[in-house]
Amino acid sequence: MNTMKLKPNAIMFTHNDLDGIVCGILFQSVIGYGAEVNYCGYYNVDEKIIKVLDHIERRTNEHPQIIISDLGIKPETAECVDRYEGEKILLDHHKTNRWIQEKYDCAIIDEEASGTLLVFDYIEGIPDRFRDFAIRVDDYDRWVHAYPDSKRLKCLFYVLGIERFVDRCLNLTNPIIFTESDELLLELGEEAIERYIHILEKGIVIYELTGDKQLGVVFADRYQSEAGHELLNRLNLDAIIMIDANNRKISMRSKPHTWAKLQNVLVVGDIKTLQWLNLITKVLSYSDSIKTTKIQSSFCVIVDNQITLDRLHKRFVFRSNCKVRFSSRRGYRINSSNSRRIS
Ligand SMILES: [Mn+2]
Repeated sequence: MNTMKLKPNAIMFTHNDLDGIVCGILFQSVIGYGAEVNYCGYYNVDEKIIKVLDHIERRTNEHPQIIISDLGIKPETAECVDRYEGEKILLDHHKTNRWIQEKYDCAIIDEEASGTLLVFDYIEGIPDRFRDFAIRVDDYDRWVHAYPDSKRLKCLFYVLGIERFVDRCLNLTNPIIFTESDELLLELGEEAIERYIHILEKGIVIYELTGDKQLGVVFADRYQSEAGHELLNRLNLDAIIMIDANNRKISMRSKPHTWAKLQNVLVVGDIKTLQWLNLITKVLSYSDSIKTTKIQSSFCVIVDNQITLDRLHKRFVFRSNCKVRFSSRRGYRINSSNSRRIS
């Protein structure tokens, strides 16, 4: 795959996390702050791409370049992108998106690099002064931790939010050098994260699973990466599930490859819609750590029964268009005497 030389009207779709945002920063460092960057989550990326492509087709004869970074897309969306007559490239590193590369020439899925590093490598003209910045973001995103500063960069991103962080990084010669005001913000940010982790430690419920595995379940609506990994270590867990009840999202973190071993563990709730089933299939197919999926309810139970899982899975496949309700909970084995609260 060749590199891409950007034209001024290129359009980027990128993930709304640190890795994705920095893809956008690198992109704008080439063609300017006014360049169109769409920050997306997995829940709306397909919708956004389709809308923009549709608009382009109707409105103009021009075909701006399309760059999709640090995100996967649905098969229907991939079809549309493939049909799009302009130049396009999809740069991602998530294992679950490998199929896109297998099917389409415009996609590069490289698990050995973050989205940011792929953008740095495949987009021409990114100033070399951003190289170390890209390496730090890669270090954080892939949880390598060779550089202590990469964690601080993420903390600063938390404190500043997307727009201020983008402004800051584009305006500095070297975004990995922290200014005096950055240092103060970092101090406040790090304290806030630590306080939050402490609160989670009090609320977490730990389930003992077969094979002496420990699974923590906790309500958490922010700092999921930091809190997740910190709690895995502090409490010596194998995996942790963090439920963001207000945003209806669930995040999972685990020690490397633990999800594969925990295949017969599943988090389900009041299963009423398809989205829950998406969650199920995702839990089943993910074997590594970082995932986020929308859920419909803040209620959570744990299933450790493979037959139930198979049954759920089949229903998903065969009844994907209708509301799904699991009438019986007999298959669910959750034994509250096996759970313990810390504090
Ligand atoms: Mn990423």
